[in-house]
Amino acid sequence: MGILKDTFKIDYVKKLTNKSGEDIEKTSNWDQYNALASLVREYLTSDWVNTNDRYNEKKSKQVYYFSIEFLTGRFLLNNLVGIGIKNIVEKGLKELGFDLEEIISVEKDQGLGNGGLGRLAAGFLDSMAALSIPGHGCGIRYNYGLFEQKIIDGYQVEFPDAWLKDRNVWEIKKLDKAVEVHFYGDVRIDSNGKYYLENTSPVLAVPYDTPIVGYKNDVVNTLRLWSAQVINKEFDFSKFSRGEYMNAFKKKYDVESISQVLYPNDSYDEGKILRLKQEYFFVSAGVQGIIRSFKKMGIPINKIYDYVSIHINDTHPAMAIAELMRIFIDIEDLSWEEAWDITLKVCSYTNHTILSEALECWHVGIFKELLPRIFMIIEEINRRFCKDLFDIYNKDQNKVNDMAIISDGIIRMAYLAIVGSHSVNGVAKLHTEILKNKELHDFYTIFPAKFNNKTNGITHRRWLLNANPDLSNVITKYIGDYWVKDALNLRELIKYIDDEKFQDEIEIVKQKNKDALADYILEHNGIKVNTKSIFDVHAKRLHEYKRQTLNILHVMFLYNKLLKNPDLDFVPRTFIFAAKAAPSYYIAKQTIKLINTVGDKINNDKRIKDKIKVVFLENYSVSLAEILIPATDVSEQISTTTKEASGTGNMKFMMNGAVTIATLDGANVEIHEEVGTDNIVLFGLTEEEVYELYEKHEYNTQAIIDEDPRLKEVLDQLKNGFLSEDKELFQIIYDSLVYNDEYFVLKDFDSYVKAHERIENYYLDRERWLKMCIINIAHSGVFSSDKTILEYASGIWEAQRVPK
Ligand code: 9GP
Repeated sequence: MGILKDTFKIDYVKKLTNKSGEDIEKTSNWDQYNALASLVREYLTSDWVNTNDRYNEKKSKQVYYFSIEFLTGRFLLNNLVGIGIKNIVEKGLKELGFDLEEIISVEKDQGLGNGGLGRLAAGFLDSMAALSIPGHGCGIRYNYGLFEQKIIDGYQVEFPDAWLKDRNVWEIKKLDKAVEVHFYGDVRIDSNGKYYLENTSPVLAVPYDTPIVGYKNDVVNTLRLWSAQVINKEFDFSKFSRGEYMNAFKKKYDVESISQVLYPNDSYDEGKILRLKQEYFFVSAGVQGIIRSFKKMGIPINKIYDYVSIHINDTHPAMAIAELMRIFIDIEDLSWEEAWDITLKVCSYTNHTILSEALECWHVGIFKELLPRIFMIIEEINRRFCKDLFDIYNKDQNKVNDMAIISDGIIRMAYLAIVGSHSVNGVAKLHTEILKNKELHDFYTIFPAKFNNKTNGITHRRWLLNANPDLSNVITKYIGDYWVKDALNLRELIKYIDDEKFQDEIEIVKQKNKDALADYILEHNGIKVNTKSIFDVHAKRLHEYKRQTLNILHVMFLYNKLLKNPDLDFVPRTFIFAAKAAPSYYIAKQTIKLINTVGDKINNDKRIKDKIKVVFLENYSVSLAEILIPATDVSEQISTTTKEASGTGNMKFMMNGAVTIATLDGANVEIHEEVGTDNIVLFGLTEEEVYELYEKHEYNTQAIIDEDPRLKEVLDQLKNGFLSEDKELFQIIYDSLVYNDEYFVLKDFDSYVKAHERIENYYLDRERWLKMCIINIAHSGVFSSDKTILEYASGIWEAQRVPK
């Protein structure tokens, strides 16, 4: 949209005064943010309405991306850039005496996700809007997002993330579009074989819509998040009158608890009934809403697959398959066969992990009681599937049991998602191959055509254009701004790889970002870091497979080396960690304590003359990542090979010119293919070696320790009082490494040390380093989520672009 600066200023002053009830000079930062965000939302509303009208008029196929997490972060900057008024607004605000950057920083992150899964979903929404693809999100409007992490005495302590406290300016409550979701109850069949679900406990699902703004294309799609409310009677007045206050409100609290809190776990929370309620709640509400708006078009329901795609992001929304079947059969009176045919065509599923603890299973008992009709439908899907298996596998009952959706009293949601979808995709080439050849091999054998790969991506608009404006300006200065529309154009930068001026400018930008991060660290951690040191960053969820432990053991080794020889010629390093651990994941939380304990010791040891600093940044979030990533020299992507399905942090760092130290895991494999061996620092076991170790059961940690005195020393230091008077403090980490090194930390230690030595040498050769940075930026365009989304649209959803 176009707007004149003076018009904006008039609009803004009016809005600010109206909203705050104050003279603009007396307004708070929050008032200023509230007014600006409200105004931007108003500005974009006509595009939002027009986009929906256009989709309706053209009867365009709509994609609904169902996800239990959407980790969107802040909206304001993205929206200003998306509608093309950032510069005008910035100047206008300046003339009024306000600073846009300051106002932007007031917005609370919408942190409705744990990590990669939720962030991917948010990035996909951004790309669908930017590409004019009619694609919308469907999820839960949690009152509390991912917990706020504070580090107290080195330990992680969790606090509620009350992100809605100051109200959410972006969303619109759509009460007229509320639907009822039914839990519990009895299933009755009438004489015609029609099913009725009766005596249920209904819950009202109320949608809140948030605009998802495209990039200068007048497209605004929708993220619809559902909130749970009681139907009719808010509380029991008679109980209240009798003084039974808690009882009077019990029902209200029970119902509202469904959308109260995001589960703070990046894998599955076993058996939690509230989680199952959350899943059915948003799935049922979303599917009902879709069917309702589809029916308004007056097209027969059995043609819905030409107009609607439902994407199942990980297994959490897998019940969409059964919910569609319920509606088609019980309400629309279709036959089972017809309903199944349509459901398959509508649904597609992405698998995001091979970690067994993350593959959802539900006990039949719990499930059947909470969702009796849905259970019956899954049972029937399973019966029919098992019958087919029985024929395919010549009556081999063991094989049938292995692959059954319901077996031994357990419902396996991944199997339901595979059987009930026309497409099953992995999120990086290696991951998809592992699914096909190992983890889901039996399913691949039966349904080879369903399986495909869609390597993840990131939105270059948020992660480069907006998070790193100085780098963006340098890039645009050299190659023009075509890269913003199509990130593959970043390749053009290769032409300037030997251009010293360009190299200088890249270096200057990185230094500026490092200086800004150093200020942040000083303010938040009280640690003064050397801004000329290598900024080595390990930022992601804390999990044993992501191997923050390997990193910190290496830091301890470097420290020991310096203690033995303080005058060693050593490239100074700042090791920065940022990670949240699931509150119930004890060893992960002890790892945070370990990192902080090592940090305290090293940071205060004068003998090593500030050559190493260790920083743990608390409360890792999207907005912190936006500060951290542009300032990074070395990106730590060191998961145990085969365990990280893709990773997307790896892509964000490379796009901002960091050099990756990596195992050949997840999308690191494809980053390696893109940049070549000279521009990534690889180490560690290969896929084949990992599987061989698992299969042979011959992994001998003691032999590795005996042969490596460096490793022996750091392991001993975990429990000999070197780090803490409490020698038991890190016993669990010691034991997990020495007696149960499931993630091959010890096995990969030596090659990790050597990889870091290579990094040091490359960094010392300034020109070589800068060329590596440039190559990484230039080749990062293939990891734009725009490319990924175009592949989903053509290869899975058959959705077209619908530009204005
Ligand atoms: O662990 C994967 C991560 O590798 C991937 O990048 C992300 C998005 O595809 O999904 C993560 N998986 C989960 O969070 C749970 O399945």
